[in-house]
Amino acid sequence: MDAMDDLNTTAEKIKTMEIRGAGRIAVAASAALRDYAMTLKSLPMSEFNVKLEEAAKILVDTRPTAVSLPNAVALTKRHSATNVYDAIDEIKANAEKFITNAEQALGKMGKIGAERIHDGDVIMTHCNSHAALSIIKTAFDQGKDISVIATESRPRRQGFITIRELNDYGIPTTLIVDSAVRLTMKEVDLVVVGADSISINGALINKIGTSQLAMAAQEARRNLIVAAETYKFSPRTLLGEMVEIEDRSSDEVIDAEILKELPNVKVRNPAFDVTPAEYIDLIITEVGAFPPAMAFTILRDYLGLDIEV
Ligand code: RUB
Repeated sequence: MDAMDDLNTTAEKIKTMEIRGAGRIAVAASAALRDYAMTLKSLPMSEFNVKLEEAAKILVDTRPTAVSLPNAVALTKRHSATNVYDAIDEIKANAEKFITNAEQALGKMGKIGAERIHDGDVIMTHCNSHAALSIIKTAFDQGKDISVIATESRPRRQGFITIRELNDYGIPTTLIVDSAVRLTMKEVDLVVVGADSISINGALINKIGTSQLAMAAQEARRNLIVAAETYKFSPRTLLGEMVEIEDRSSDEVIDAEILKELPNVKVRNPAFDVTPAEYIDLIITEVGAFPPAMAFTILRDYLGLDIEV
């Protein structure tokens, strides 16, 4: 296997969701790009930069919605070196910084977000978010008597990963199908979800169905908080761009053989949806808890990406 094979293997794992969740794919992409760059030592500088850009594109093109992916790649690949050895050193340092920050962010969000969870609370969560689970686990570690209602999260059923993780942690958990969200909301004190992207207007882009939780929470006068590292804010939305919603294969929803028998039926499988800012109480980041209206400040002050218009 050559170096490009390794990078392609990571890209394929992200595409097929063997590696999934906005945080995990960002960390995997950063590490893959670093490892690939380290194999390009013998190239002249111009060729090095071309190869690096090609590799970055392969990683970024795997999944379109989680901005953590292009942000991680951009933060990893940027360098100001004039020779390849220095460039590789910078890229290695960038990757190490990104990966360490991402790991530490989970703990920091856990601490900040757990302040919003009280003894006796029932928390609803959706899909499988390491950031959201960090908040829930931290509250539990603090000795708070809490329980969780976890949605199944069709079609890929990431809720099964969540209930296993919560079970193994000892947190009492109830699994519901996605369509039971509104009925169940009256038993809930707080909704905690993760993020694939946060746009400049404070809207949340997360697993399909998140906006249903948000609407049901608002109707029942329950708060929804979002756990999102600063690298999940989308710089390009500052330029008016929309976050692309990934459409995945119909095979995830219905057996291809059955679908063949139904010529008048088509299947849509959008993987994410958009929850407007007005449904969100707070966004918990590793640098603090912000109202969604402060998305611009977070992008400007903490993400620090150069944005080309
Ligand atoms: C996962 C999903 C998660 C966010 C945040 O979608 O929507 O809520 O990515 O996760 P998919 P984390 O399963 O399609 O990748 O907090 O772990 O980054």
